[in-house]
Amino acid sequence: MVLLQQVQKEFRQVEAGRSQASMDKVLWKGGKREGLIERTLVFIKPEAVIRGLMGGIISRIERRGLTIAAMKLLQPTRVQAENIYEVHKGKSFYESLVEHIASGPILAMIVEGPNVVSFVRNMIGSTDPLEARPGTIRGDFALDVQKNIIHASDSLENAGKEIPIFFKPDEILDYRKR
Ligand code: RTP
Ligand code: MG
Repeated sequence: MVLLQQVQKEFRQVEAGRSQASMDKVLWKGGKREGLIERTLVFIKPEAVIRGLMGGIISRIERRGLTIAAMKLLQPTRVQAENIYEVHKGKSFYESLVEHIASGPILAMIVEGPNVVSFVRNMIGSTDPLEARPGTIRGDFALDVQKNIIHASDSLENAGKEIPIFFKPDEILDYRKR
C-alpha cells in the first residue's frame, strides 16, 4: 500500500513536470508503473508525398512496433514551417527550407513508444543522405540534403514543442498495439 502511494506520488510528479510538453504518459499494468511512453513528431516531407513514398514509410514505422497516435495530411502554412524549423533561423538554408516545407503536402504523425525519439532518429538516418546508411529511410530514398524525405524531432523537449504545431490534444488517440 505504501509502495502504491509512493508510485502514485511519483506519477503525479512526472505528470506535473512534463505536462507542458504533453508528450509522455505513464503506462500502468496491474497497479504498477511499467514505464514512460514517449511521443515524437514525424512528418513525411513534400517531395516524398509527391513521389508516393508515404505507404512504404508508414509501413516501416508500423513494422518496427511503434504506435501511430495521430496522423494528418496537410499543406503547412509558412508560420507552421517557420515554427518547426525555428532553431535554424539565421542559417544559410533556413529560408529555402521553410519555403520548401510550406510548398506542398506533408504527412504529419505523432509516433509513440519507449525511447521513440532515439528509435525514429536511428530509423531515418543522417541528415545528409550521402552519409545516411542503407536501411535507413534517408539512406534508401534520398539524394538531396534539403529534400531528405522525413523529419523527426531530435529530443523529447523539441517533440513537446513541435507536436502542438500540427495537433490539438483531442486529435491524439490513446490505444495500445497488440
Ligand atoms: P529534420 O529536422 O528535418 O528532422 O532534419 P535533421 O534533424 O536531420 O537536420 P537539421 O539539422 O535539423 O536540419 C533540418 C533540415 O534542414 C535541411 N538542411 N539543409 N546544408 C543544408 O543545405 C541543409 N542542412 C539541413 C534538411 O532538410 C534538414 O532535414
Ligand atoms: Mg532537426
